[in-house]
Amino acid sequence: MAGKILIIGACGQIGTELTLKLRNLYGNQNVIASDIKEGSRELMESGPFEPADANDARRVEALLDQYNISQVYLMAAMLSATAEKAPMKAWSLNMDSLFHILNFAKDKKIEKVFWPSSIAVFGPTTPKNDTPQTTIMEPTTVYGISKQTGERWCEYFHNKYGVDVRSLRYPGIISYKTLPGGGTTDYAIEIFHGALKNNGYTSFLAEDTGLPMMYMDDAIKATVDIMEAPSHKIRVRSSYNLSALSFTPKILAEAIQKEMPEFKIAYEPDFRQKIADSWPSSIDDSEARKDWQWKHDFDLESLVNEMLGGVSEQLRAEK
Ligand code: AKB
Repeated sequence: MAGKILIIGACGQIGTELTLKLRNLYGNQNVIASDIKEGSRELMESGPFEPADANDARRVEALLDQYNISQVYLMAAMLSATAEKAPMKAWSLNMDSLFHILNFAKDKKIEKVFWPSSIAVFGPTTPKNDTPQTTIMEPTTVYGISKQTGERWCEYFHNKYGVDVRSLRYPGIISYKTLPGGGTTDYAIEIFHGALKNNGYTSFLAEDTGLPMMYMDDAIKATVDIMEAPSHKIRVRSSYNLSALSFTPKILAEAIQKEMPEFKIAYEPDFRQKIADSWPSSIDDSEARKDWQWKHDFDLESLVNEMLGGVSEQLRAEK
């Protein structure tokens, strides 16, 4: 690798595990973490960290120069539920930060960009099951509108200026190392904390709300794989559909009950129900599987086992 890697938004749910994985693959000193706030001890102690606001183009440019950065992973974003409470702020964070990076890549300051999109690009008029790569997209959340717009700009910068930008439409990502912040799919993480702390959980989504989901290790594998694939294999320059599992709160609760028969679930849907109802239940990701051989490893049973094991260990360590 010619230059180093900069991860913007490195202390968030996906950023944390992505940074650790990339440090493991490419060497601790070659992967620079940055965020507005500090992250976990493991992240802060394993390699360089630079405080930076994703929207501060001058600060980001200074980091590109200081570290001779050739690849940027732009992970900073305001997620669906939080964004509905501050639409303009969400728009500014999600869009301006992307424009800065695309323009740096256009000016050849960086060679390769990863930018995450989401299943939120789809809306109520999209086919709900096995949602195809190319289909109707009329998102109704500000987060979804920002991701849909970002996809169009990524494709534009690739077609017009040859920018090597790669992107995935992440489903709900399930993990225990760092908590997510303000997503609609977060119930599927909270449920494990509820189960292990209180033997129960009240879901903010209704029992039959099916959504596409994925265990963190698969999401990280997909991110590394798409970035390592030869450029000619990346035929989709907006963003790839990406899928592993689909389940409802009821199905997830039953899978937890197999391991913890005393676990109880209740349902009190709130404003996030409407967001979830506007998204697909399952995704057709055959383009990613065909173009760069994407394949997931974790099924529902292994996801539940990993989460119960990981969260229990964390709770033990906190005592
Ligand atoms: C959210 O719920 O907002 C995110 C997402 C699906 O992009 N997890």
